[in-house]
Amino acid sequence: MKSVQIVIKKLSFINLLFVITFVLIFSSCKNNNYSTNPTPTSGSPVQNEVWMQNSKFNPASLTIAKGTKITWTNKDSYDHTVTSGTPGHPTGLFDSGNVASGGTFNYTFDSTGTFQYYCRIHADIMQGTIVVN
Ligand SMILES: [Cu+2]
Repeated sequence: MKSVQIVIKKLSFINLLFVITFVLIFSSCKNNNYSTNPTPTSGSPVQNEVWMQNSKFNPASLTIAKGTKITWTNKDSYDHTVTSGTPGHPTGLFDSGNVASGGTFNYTFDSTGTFQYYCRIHADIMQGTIVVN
């Protein structure tokens, strides 16, 4: 009778090991980052910097002093542009051309005003504004 109890205890211990193993496997799967964004980035843009991230300008609107240089950094895995104006109506003030993943574009705002800009590749969803005082 005692040997039966020991066998049962051993079996339940083995079952417990199985359960623990499965929990560990599934929790490690959950921790893996299978995100659709291949360049997950934490943190936030520094002063006078705009991130191009998840097909958005971050921050979308920025107020600066005249003479300030703005740096746009592409945090996505695909190209973006920084083009002055509004979709379909570029002003020609600045146009980065295609900025690849990890790339940057700079522009110094030497006159006051409100400057709208957009990405030519994602024009309908990707627009920003720089207000220069
Ligand atoms: Cu874009």
